[in-house]
Amino acid sequence: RSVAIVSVPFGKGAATSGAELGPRHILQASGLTRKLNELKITYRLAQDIHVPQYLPPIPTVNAKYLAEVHAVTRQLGDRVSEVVAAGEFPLVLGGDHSISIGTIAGLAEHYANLGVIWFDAHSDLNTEDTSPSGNIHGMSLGVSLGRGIPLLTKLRGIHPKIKPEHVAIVGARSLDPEEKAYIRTLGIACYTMHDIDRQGIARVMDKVIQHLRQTTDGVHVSFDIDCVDPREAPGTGTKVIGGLSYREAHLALELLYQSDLVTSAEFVEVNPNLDRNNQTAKLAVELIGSLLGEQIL
Ligand code: DIR
Ligand code: MN
Ligand code: MN
Ligand code: MN
Repeated sequence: RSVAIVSVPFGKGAATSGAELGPRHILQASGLTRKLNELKITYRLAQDIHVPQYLPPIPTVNAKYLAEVHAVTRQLGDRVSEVVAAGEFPLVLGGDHSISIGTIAGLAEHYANLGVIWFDAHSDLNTEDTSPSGNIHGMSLGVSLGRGIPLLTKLRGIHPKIKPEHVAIVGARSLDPEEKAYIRTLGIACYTMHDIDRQGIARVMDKVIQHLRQTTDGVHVSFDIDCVDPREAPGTGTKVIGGLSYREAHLALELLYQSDLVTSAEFVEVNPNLDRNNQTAKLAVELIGSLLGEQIL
Protein backbone atom coordinates (compact mmCIF):
# COMPACT_ATOMS: atom_id res chain seq x y z
CA ARG A 1 0.00 0.00 0.00
CA SER A 2 1.17 3.48 -0.81
CA VAL A 3 2.26 5.71 2.08
CA ALA A 4 1.19 9.34 2.53
CA ILE A 5 3.58 11.26 4.77
CA VAL A 6 1.96 14.02 6.80
CA SER A 7 4.36 16.46 8.48
CA VAL A 8 3.15 18.25 11.59
CA PRO A 9 5.72 20.87 12.61
CA PHE A 10 4.11 21.61 15.96
CA GLY A 11 5.71 21.53 19.41
CA LYS A 12 3.57 23.67 21.70
CA GLY A 13 1.88 20.66 23.29
CA ALA A 14 5.17 19.92 25.07
CA ALA A 15 7.11 21.92 27.66
CA THR A 16 10.41 22.12 25.75
CA SER A 17 10.31 23.65 22.30
CA GLY A 18 12.00 21.89 19.39
CA ALA A 19 9.65 19.03 18.47
CA GLU A 20 8.29 21.31 15.71
CA LEU A 21 11.62 20.70 13.93
CA GLY A 22 11.13 16.93 14.00
CA PRO A 23 9.51 16.39 10.59
CA ARG A 24 12.16 18.39 8.74
CA HIS A 25 15.00 16.50 10.40
CA ILE A 26 13.41 13.09 9.92
CA LEU A 27 12.74 13.82 6.25
CA GLN A 28 15.82 15.75 5.22
CA ALA A 29 18.77 15.28 7.52
CA SER A 30 17.98 11.65 8.25
CA GLY A 31 16.70 10.53 4.90
CA LEU A 32 13.29 8.98 5.39
CA THR A 33 12.49 9.17 1.70
CA ARG A 34 15.81 7.46 0.84
CA LYS A 35 14.83 4.66 3.21
CA LEU A 36 11.40 4.30 1.59
CA ASN A 37 13.02 4.20 -1.85
CA GLU A 38 15.39 1.47 -0.67
CA LEU A 39 12.40 -0.52 0.58
CA LYS A 40 10.63 0.08 -2.75
CA ILE A 41 7.68 1.60 -0.95
CA THR A 42 5.68 4.09 -2.97
CA TYR A 43 4.94 7.28 -1.07
CA ARG A 44 3.94 10.87 -1.48
CA LEU A 45 4.38 13.89 0.73
CA ALA A 46 0.95 15.14 1.69
CA GLN A 47 0.59 18.84 2.28
CA ASP A 48 2.16 19.87 5.61
CA ILE A 49 -0.14 20.84 8.42
CA HIS A 50 -0.18 24.62 8.79
CA VAL A 51 0.77 25.84 12.24
CA PRO A 52 -0.70 29.27 12.94
CA GLN A 53 1.71 31.91 14.26
CA TYR A 54 -0.70 33.49 16.69
CA LEU A 55 -4.21 32.68 17.86
CA PRO A 56 -6.23 34.45 20.53
CA PRO A 57 -5.88 32.33 23.68
CA ILE A 58 -8.80 30.18 24.81
CA PRO A 59 -9.33 30.54 28.56
CA THR A 60 -8.58 27.22 30.27
CA VAL A 61 -7.99 25.89 33.76
CA ASN A 62 -4.71 24.12 33.03
CA ALA A 63 -4.08 23.43 29.34
CA LYS A 64 -1.31 25.38 27.63
CA TYR A 65 -1.75 26.50 24.00
CA LEU A 66 -5.19 24.95 23.68
CA ALA A 67 -6.09 27.20 20.73
CA GLU A 68 -2.97 26.10 18.83
CA VAL A 69 -3.44 22.41 19.65
CA HIS A 70 -7.06 22.67 18.53
CA ALA A 71 -6.20 24.37 15.22
CA VAL A 72 -3.49 21.83 14.42
CA THR A 73 -5.38 18.70 15.44
CA ARG A 74 -8.51 19.79 13.58
CA GLN A 75 -6.56 20.16 10.33
CA LEU A 76 -4.65 16.95 10.94
CA GLY A 77 -7.91 15.06 11.46
CA ASP A 78 -9.11 16.26 8.04
CA ARG A 79 -5.83 15.34 6.37
CA VAL A 80 -5.60 11.86 7.89
CA SER A 81 -9.21 11.12 7.04
CA GLU A 82 -8.58 12.11 3.39
CA VAL A 83 -5.49 9.90 3.24
CA VAL A 84 -7.39 6.87 4.54
CA ALA A 85 -10.27 7.59 2.15
CA ALA A 86 -7.75 7.59 -0.72
CA GLY A 87 -6.65 4.07 0.29
CA GLU A 88 -3.23 5.19 1.47
CA PHE A 89 -1.32 4.41 4.67
CA PRO A 90 -1.01 7.57 6.82
CA LEU A 91 2.48 8.10 8.24
CA VAL A 92 2.37 11.16 10.48
CA LEU A 93 5.61 12.86 11.56
CA GLY A 94 5.51 15.01 14.69
CA GLY A 95 5.69 17.20 16.40
CA ASP A 96 4.88 16.57 20.02
CA HIS A 97 2.44 13.87 21.12
CA SER A 98 -0.55 16.23 21.36
CA ILE A 99 -0.92 15.83 17.59
CA SER A 100 -2.15 12.25 18.06
CA ILE A 101 -5.49 13.82 19.03
CA GLY A 102 -5.84 14.86 15.38
CA THR A 103 -4.46 11.68 13.85
CA ILE A 104 -6.82 9.50 15.85
CA ALA A 105 -9.77 11.81 15.18
CA GLY A 106 -9.22 11.34 11.45
CA LEU A 107 -8.81 7.57 11.79
CA ALA A 108 -11.89 7.16 13.99
CA GLU A 109 -14.07 8.16 11.05
CA HIS A 110 -12.96 5.02 9.19
CA TYR A 111 -12.48 2.50 11.99
CA ALA A 112 -15.31 1.97 14.46
CA ASN A 113 -13.06 -0.25 16.57
CA LEU A 114 -9.66 1.29 16.11
CA GLY A 115 -6.82 -0.37 18.02
CA VAL A 116 -4.05 1.88 19.29
CA ILE A 117 -0.59 0.76 20.36
CA TRP A 118 0.85 3.56 22.44
CA PHE A 119 4.63 3.19 22.68
CA ASP A 120 5.64 5.68 25.37
CA ALA A 121 7.53 6.12 28.64
CA HIS A 122 4.37 7.93 29.76
CA SER A 123 0.68 7.13 29.44
CA ASP A 124 -0.55 10.61 28.39
CA LEU A 125 -3.79 10.09 30.31
CA ASN A 126 -3.88 13.32 32.30
CA THR A 127 -6.71 15.82 32.22
CA GLU A 128 -6.63 19.53 32.98
CA ASP A 129 -7.46 18.56 36.56
CA THR A 130 -4.74 15.96 37.04
CA SER A 131 -1.92 17.30 34.85
CA PRO A 132 1.13 18.40 36.83
CA SER A 133 2.32 20.49 33.87
CA GLY A 134 -0.66 21.72 31.83
CA ASN A 135 1.08 20.36 28.72
CA ILE A 136 -1.44 18.79 26.36
CA HIS A 137 1.00 16.12 25.11
CA GLY A 138 0.48 14.52 28.53
CA MET A 139 -3.30 14.37 27.93
CA SER A 140 -3.62 13.10 24.36
CA LEU A 141 -4.41 9.43 24.92
CA GLY A 142 -6.99 10.49 27.52
CA VAL A 143 -8.61 12.87 25.04
CA SER A 144 -8.88 10.11 22.42
CA LEU A 145 -10.60 7.96 25.05
CA GLY A 146 -13.12 10.76 25.51
CA ARG A 147 -11.71 12.16 28.70
CA GLY A 148 -10.90 15.84 29.22
CA ILE A 149 -11.27 19.10 27.31
CA PRO A 150 -14.56 18.97 25.30
CA LEU A 151 -13.16 21.12 22.47
CA LEU A 152 -10.67 18.31 21.81
CA THR A 153 -12.67 15.21 22.77
CA LYS A 154 -15.50 16.28 20.42
CA LEU A 155 -13.25 16.86 17.42
CA ARG A 156 -15.00 15.67 14.21
CA GLY A 157 -18.10 14.82 16.24
CA ILE A 158 -16.99 11.31 17.13
CA HIS A 159 -16.96 10.73 20.86
CA PRO A 160 -15.08 8.85 22.14
CA LYS A 161 -12.66 8.03 19.33
CA ILE A 162 -11.36 4.79 20.81
CA LYS A 163 -12.34 2.29 23.49
CA PRO A 164 -10.13 1.39 26.45
CA GLU A 165 -10.19 -2.31 25.58
CA HIS A 166 -8.60 -1.51 22.21
CA VAL A 167 -5.59 0.31 23.66
CA ALA A 168 -2.21 -1.17 24.56
CA ILE A 169 0.48 0.98 26.18
CA VAL A 170 4.02 -0.36 25.73
CA GLY A 171 7.18 0.83 27.48
CA ALA A 172 5.62 2.81 30.34
CA ARG A 173 7.81 3.79 33.27
CA SER A 174 6.66 7.26 34.37
CA LEU A 175 3.01 7.42 35.35
CA ASP A 176 1.30 10.07 37.47
CA PRO A 177 -0.88 8.80 40.36
CA GLU A 178 -4.21 9.60 38.67
CA GLU A 179 -3.01 8.00 35.45
CA LYS A 180 -2.28 4.77 37.32
CA ALA A 181 -5.73 4.84 38.90
CA TYR A 182 -7.38 5.44 35.52
CA ILE A 183 -5.46 2.57 33.87
CA ARG A 184 -6.56 0.23 36.66
CA THR A 185 -10.18 1.40 36.67
CA LEU A 186 -10.63 1.05 32.92
CA GLY A 187 -8.48 -2.07 32.70
CA ILE A 188 -6.29 -0.62 29.95
CA ALA A 189 -3.57 -3.05 28.84
CA CYS A 190 -0.38 -1.38 30.02
CA TYR A 191 2.87 -3.25 29.40
CA THR A 192 5.34 -1.45 31.61
CA MET A 193 9.12 -1.80 31.49
CA HIS A 194 8.70 -4.25 34.36
CA ASP A 195 6.57 -6.50 32.15
CA ILE A 196 9.01 -6.16 29.28
CA ASP A 197 12.00 -6.99 31.51
CA ARG A 198 10.16 -9.99 32.87
CA GLN A 199 8.48 -11.44 29.76
CA GLY A 200 10.58 -10.04 26.95
CA ILE A 201 9.33 -7.69 24.25
CA ALA A 202 8.51 -10.54 21.84
CA ARG A 203 6.01 -12.14 24.22
CA VAL A 204 4.51 -8.78 25.08
CA MET A 205 4.04 -7.91 21.41
CA ASP A 206 2.57 -11.36 20.70
CA LYS A 207 -0.08 -10.70 23.36
CA VAL A 208 -0.83 -7.22 22.03
CA ILE A 209 -1.12 -8.51 18.46
CA GLN A 210 -3.29 -11.47 19.37
CA HIS A 211 -5.68 -9.30 21.36
CA LEU A 212 -6.00 -6.53 18.78
CA ARG A 213 -6.39 -8.99 15.91
CA GLN A 214 -9.54 -10.37 17.52
CA THR A 215 -11.15 -7.12 18.60
CA THR A 216 -10.29 -4.28 16.21
CA ASP A 217 -10.84 -3.28 12.58
CA GLY A 218 -7.61 -1.28 12.20
CA VAL A 219 -4.49 -0.66 14.29
CA HIS A 220 -2.70 2.64 14.76
CA VAL A 221 0.88 2.74 16.07
CA SER A 222 1.50 5.92 18.07
CA PHE A 223 5.23 5.90 18.71
CA ASP A 224 6.60 8.43 21.22
CA ILE A 225 10.37 8.19 20.72
CA ASP A 226 10.84 8.61 24.48
CA CYS A 227 9.77 4.97 24.92
CA VAL A 228 13.32 4.17 23.80
CA ASP A 229 16.07 4.51 26.39
CA PRO A 230 17.71 7.98 26.46
CA ARG A 231 21.04 6.37 25.55
CA GLU A 232 19.62 5.61 22.11
CA ALA A 233 17.16 8.49 21.94
CA PRO A 234 18.65 11.58 23.63
CA GLY A 235 16.82 14.03 21.37
CA THR A 236 13.48 14.19 23.12
CA GLY A 237 11.91 16.54 25.65
CA THR A 238 10.97 14.26 28.54
CA LYS A 239 13.64 11.57 28.83
CA VAL A 240 13.12 8.77 31.33
CA ILE A 241 15.92 6.35 32.20
CA GLY A 242 15.28 2.60 31.85
CA GLY A 243 13.60 2.42 28.45
CA LEU A 244 13.43 0.04 25.51
CA SER A 245 16.79 -0.94 24.07
CA TYR A 246 17.60 -0.27 20.44
CA ARG A 247 16.85 -3.88 19.50
CA GLU A 248 13.72 -4.17 21.64
CA ALA A 249 12.23 -1.18 19.84
CA HIS A 250 13.13 -2.60 16.44
CA LEU A 251 11.88 -6.08 17.28
CA ALA A 252 8.54 -4.72 18.47
CA LEU A 253 8.03 -2.95 15.14
CA GLU A 254 9.34 -5.88 13.07
CA LEU A 255 6.78 -8.11 14.76
CA LEU A 256 4.07 -5.58 14.00
CA TYR A 257 5.06 -5.58 10.34
CA GLN A 258 4.86 -9.37 10.30
CA SER A 259 1.43 -9.26 11.93
CA ASP A 260 0.08 -7.34 8.93
CA LEU A 261 -2.30 -5.55 11.30
CA VAL A 262 -1.06 -1.98 11.27
CA THR A 263 -3.10 0.50 9.21
CA SER A 264 -1.45 3.81 10.22
CA ALA A 265 1.42 5.18 12.28
CA GLU A 266 2.86 8.33 13.80
CA PHE A 267 6.33 9.04 15.17
CA VAL A 268 6.46 11.91 17.64
CA GLU A 269 8.60 13.80 20.17
CA VAL A 270 11.85 13.85 18.19
CA ASN A 271 13.42 17.13 19.33
CA PRO A 272 16.41 18.08 17.12
CA ASN A 273 17.43 20.88 19.53
CA LEU A 274 18.22 18.26 22.16
CA ASP A 275 19.69 15.68 19.79
CA ARG A 276 23.30 14.59 19.33
CA ASN A 277 24.50 14.22 15.73
CA ASN A 278 20.92 13.63 14.64
CA GLN A 279 20.99 10.26 16.46
CA THR A 280 17.33 10.38 17.48
CA ALA A 281 15.99 11.48 14.10
CA LYS A 282 18.05 8.70 12.48
CA LEU A 283 16.66 6.23 14.97
CA ALA A 284 13.13 7.31 14.02
CA VAL A 285 13.90 6.67 10.34
CA GLU A 286 15.30 3.22 11.10
CA LEU A 287 12.30 2.35 13.26
CA ILE A 288 9.90 3.46 10.53
CA GLY A 289 11.85 1.13 8.24
CA SER A 290 11.24 -1.80 10.57
CA LEU A 291 7.54 -1.04 10.85
CA LEU A 292 7.27 -0.87 7.06
CA GLY A 293 9.05 -4.13 6.38
CA GLU A 294 12.82 -3.69 6.52
CA GLN A 295 14.46 -6.97 7.46
CA ILE A 296 18.00 -7.80 8.50
CA LEU A 297 18.38 -10.75 6.13
C1 DIR B 1 3.62 14.22 32.66
C2 DIR B 1 4.71 14.05 31.61
N1 DIR B 1 2.91 12.98 32.89
C3 DIR B 1 2.66 15.32 32.22
N2 DIR B 1 4.15 13.62 30.41
C4 DIR B 1 4.80 13.51 29.25
O1 DIR B 1 3.09 16.45 32.10
O2 DIR B 1 1.48 15.03 32.02
N3 DIR B 1 4.25 13.04 28.20
N4 DIR B 1 6.05 13.85 29.14
O3 DIR B 1 4.83 12.82 27.06
MN1 MN C 1 3.71 10.66 24.72
MN1 MN D 1 6.43 10.25 26.45
MN1 MN E 1 5.10 13.69 25.17
